[in-house]
Amino acid sequence: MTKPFPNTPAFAGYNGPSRVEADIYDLVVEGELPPGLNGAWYRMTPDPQFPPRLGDDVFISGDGMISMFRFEDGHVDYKSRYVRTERFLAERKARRALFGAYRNRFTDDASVQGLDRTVANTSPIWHAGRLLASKEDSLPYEIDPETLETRGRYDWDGRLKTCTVSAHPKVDPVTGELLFYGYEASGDASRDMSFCVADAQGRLVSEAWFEAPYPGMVHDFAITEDFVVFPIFPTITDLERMKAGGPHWMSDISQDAWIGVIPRKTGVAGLRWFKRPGGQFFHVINAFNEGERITLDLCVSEMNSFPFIPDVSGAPYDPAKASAFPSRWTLDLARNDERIDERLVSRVPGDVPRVDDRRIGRPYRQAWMGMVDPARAMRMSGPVGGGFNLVGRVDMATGEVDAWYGADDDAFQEPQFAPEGPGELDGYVLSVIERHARNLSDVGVFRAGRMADGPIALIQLPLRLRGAVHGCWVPA
Ligand code: V55
Ligand code: FE
Repeated sequence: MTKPFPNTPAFAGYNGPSRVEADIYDLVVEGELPPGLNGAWYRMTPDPQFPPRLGDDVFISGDGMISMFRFEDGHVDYKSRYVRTERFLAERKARRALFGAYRNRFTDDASVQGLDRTVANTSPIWHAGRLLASKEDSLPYEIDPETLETRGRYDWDGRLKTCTVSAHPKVDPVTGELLFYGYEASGDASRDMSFCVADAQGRLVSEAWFEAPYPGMVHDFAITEDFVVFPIFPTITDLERMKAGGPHWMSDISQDAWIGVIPRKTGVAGLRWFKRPGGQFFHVINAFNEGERITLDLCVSEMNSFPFIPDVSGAPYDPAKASAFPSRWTLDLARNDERIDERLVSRVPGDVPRVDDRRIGRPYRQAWMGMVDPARAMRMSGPVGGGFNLVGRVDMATGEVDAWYGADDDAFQEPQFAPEGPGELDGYVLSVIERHARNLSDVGVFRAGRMADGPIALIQLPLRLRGAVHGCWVPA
């Protein structure tokens, strides 16, 4: 039998493992679902199959659970399945956890050495009719988009050389190409980075490697019409520390953050670096270029937002310094320097940003994200500790915020924009609303341009949906 999970932040309260693979037909909806909202919303959630091998673990080590809300003519069905990774299957067979600490293979049971450690729990990727479940530490797994069954590890017809693929590839909305990359591309703690392109049909057309200034976490990147942009912040790994059983990551904000820019035409031969002191980051909001001038929008914090990534100085986790703020950075390739011009867009902390997918890499204005009002009640969930107590929109041109608070017992997961019409505000935003008092979840359906009005429809789940990391919308 499976023993109780530990009573620690990654496993207690709303973070309690669910382990439920569900099929729910025609969910209960309060209000009216927009009849034009037709498509599938895929989401990935860490959801540990077994209690941790080492007594405790971090939230983002949980086995990948992929879920789907399928919207059709005013109805919505729900389905969720574990991703059958090599790791999941080995542990299922043993009926217990065999893998140890997050991204530290030196803490694993000897029986699983050489097996793929990934839990594929971070992002669903939709490209060329294929659905992939990815985490940045390995290759993704291909998933059947209807049944959510796992088809196996996906390596682009065996042609990919990089050992890792990030969970934040980008589909160019004009060319249909998938632009993606891996860091620690030749193995743990390597500085190697891969930059790969698959054409609109999903065929790998290029893979080129370059070196990062240090082996840092490169959780997300940006594309523009003419460039790709790699933000490398000082969350740094070290092989000797890992061998000693220590954490994969430590944050060292005394080091510079480096922004690598590669022209899409010339590839890695044209790599150029920009620099600024310290700071931390997880997510790009969007980016675009006007000639040689790149606008890079991203959520930037002072300290690492994850409490489990310690600061090398010993500085304790400080929620204020760990809060990320939507920021607009300008990189000018016409200038012959490494300078970045920085502007704070909004003073409301926010992360897990989403934009209209049709505007990725192109001029845009609107972003939706989870936000925090530090003066109001905060519910504990997800990897960061404090959940988002607002879900809202930021106008990146003016900094205007249009956000909804809900109630003191609510928290929000990553919003998803679903377009209906050509305009940037024409459409809906979906967000899981965690009802902490009832230990259940709803999905709020908002008008994209009227977030502060609250949801126009509430999809009710008879389940608690553990904090998802990322999602994607696939129109019908
Ligand atoms: C993140 C999430 C991860 C991970 C590394 O959101 C970074 C950031 C869910 O897993 O492995
Ligand atoms: Fe992410």
